Amino acid sequence: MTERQWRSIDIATNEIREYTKKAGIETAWDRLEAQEPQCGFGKLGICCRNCLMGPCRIDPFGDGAREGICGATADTIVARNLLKHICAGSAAHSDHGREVVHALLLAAEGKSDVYKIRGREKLHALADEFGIPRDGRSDEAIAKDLGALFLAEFGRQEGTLLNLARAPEQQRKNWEAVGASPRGIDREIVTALHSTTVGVDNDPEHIIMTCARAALADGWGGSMIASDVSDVLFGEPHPLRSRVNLGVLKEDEVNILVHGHEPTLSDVIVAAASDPELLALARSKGAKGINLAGICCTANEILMRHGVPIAGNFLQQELAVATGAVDVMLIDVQCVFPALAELQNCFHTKVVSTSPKAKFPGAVHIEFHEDAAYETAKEIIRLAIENYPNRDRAKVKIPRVEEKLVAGFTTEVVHKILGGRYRPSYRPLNDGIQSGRLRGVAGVVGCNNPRFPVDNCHVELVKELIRNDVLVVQTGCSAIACSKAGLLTPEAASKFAGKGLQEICRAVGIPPVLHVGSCVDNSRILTACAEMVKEGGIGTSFDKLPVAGAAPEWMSEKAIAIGMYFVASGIFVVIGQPLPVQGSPMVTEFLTKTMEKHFGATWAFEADPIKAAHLMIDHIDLKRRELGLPGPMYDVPYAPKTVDQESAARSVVLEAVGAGS
Ligand code: NFS
Ligand code: SF4
Repeated sequence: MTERQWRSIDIATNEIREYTKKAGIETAWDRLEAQEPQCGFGKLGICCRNCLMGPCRIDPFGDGAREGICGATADTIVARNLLKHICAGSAAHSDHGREVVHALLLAAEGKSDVYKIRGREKLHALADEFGIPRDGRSDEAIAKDLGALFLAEFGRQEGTLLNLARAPEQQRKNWEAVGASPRGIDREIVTALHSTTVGVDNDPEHIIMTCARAALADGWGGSMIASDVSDVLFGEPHPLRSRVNLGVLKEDEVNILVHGHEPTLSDVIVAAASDPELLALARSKGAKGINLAGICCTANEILMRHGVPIAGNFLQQELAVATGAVDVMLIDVQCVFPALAELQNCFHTKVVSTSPKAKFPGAVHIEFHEDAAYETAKEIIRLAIENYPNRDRAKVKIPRVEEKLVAGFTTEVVHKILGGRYRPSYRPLNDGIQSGRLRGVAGVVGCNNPRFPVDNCHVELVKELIRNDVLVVQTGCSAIACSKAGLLTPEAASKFAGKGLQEICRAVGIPPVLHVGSCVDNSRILTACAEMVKEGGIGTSFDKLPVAGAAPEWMSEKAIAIGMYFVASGIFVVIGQPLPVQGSPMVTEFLTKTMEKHFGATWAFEADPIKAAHLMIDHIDLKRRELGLPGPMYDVPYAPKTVDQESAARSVVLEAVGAGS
């Protein structure tokens, strides 16, 4: 892989990547190179290992096998593979949701040494929403009922998910009409997996409908429950300032990185890191303090609620260890490279796995159980402190790169900041859209992928959107990417946003790009859209709204589930590299065109971030016209600024995904 292909707009990433290259320390980019050329059958989605008559693969050129041994066509195989991905992605988010509900029940029953109900307002709002009596009852009693109600959503056998009531009526009718209303969360995943086994569902269109239902069970079920219950348990986020990038690591303090996803772990680590006993121990080892920072989505969880700085996103996990300054990297589940266990041998870092679900050969395993959470957290921090003196000073290379950011926006926060404390409302947002001052709203989310230079697509796409007066909401690694580029500060409005968006940001004091949390918090984007519909004037269901979504550097099965629940909810989604479906023109056509008929939205594949931004803007403009809204208040020249570096980065992206000329 050439330097041109991996070089990022993030200088901290480049600095450590150069160092690892020179030092012969293997990272994802080197392993990608060893994989190249990657399997074309896999990319096109036309290999099947669903039974052991196979594996079978379809010849994409039509000269060889046109069917698997059982007779499955490329269309069936492609659709089935997509459904398996979606099941895995939905399962990941939903299982995370279930863990948080378990922790809520422990808190409610007084069985935890640390979990408490910190989001009282949210608890009461949810109780009212779901008809749980509050009069004369303790928060714990209410939380117990709420926990039981949410837990039952996973195994629900009759009826559909309760959260669907949050969707606009028209939306629910649309789902009903195509049989996509999800029932129990676990049930949808199990039923969908059943249908992918040999000789069950072979109708590709029908399989895609199952994809939609399984994904909706994630977005409106598992993920939404994860976000809501996390707010009850760990407190509702509020806007706060913090810092981001590898420069947040400290040379003279014990550095602990939390990496993974479940706030049940990371939130407790935050509490334990300020334990006086541990701080004294750290000082006795010569460290000035304990410095906690995060990687990936668990970082977003503790950023949103505590302002803990973020060290990096998905592709920076190895680079963080390679700074030589990490004493413990704590991991739980999802998006964790198994390579970390090997990489720690080059440094003094100890990788500590904690989840009973995820073990990593070579890592220290200290199993985390919610009922003894605080003690386990202390044990892990103690290990980091004991490891601090082992740091090899000669190997410590912390890039002096960090950026400021503002995070902590939620559906409720947007309510309050827009309408003011005494009259919370989405009216000003809808007014902004109706007048054309704001063109629309876009969600930009998802991963990094070594097939793209780290962060480039996220940042270019988001810059182009805000330049065109589109307000951007972000989660996950995409939010981290743009915060590293300085887009998540109120000052970014005057630097990068169009005139209309600037006026809104200045009036309300917000950045042009709002950080709404981790990947499960994409569900907040759904509830925010529901609020916009409820406020009125810009459409009666999501497919009428001038909004769009994107995942420019996606790689994970979870990203497919997220994309699918957005599309199935009526929101147009553009992703960087294509879904692995192009071995079936029929399935590709169904996803990128026919879905419109059933759900009011489609997928689009576009690797060039500027073109992707304009697909979204064109969609937003189309929706504006359909609603009879005026055009944008301020003209923005269509052509993006022709900064050489930007266009160079774009051509590299196209090369990297094999779309360049
Ligand atoms: Ni979501 Fe991608 Fe992972 Fe978070 Fe980052 S890689 S799909 S953004 S950390 S889950
Ligand atoms: Fe081959 Fe059919 Fe078995 Fe898949 S399910 S491996 S296509 S025989």
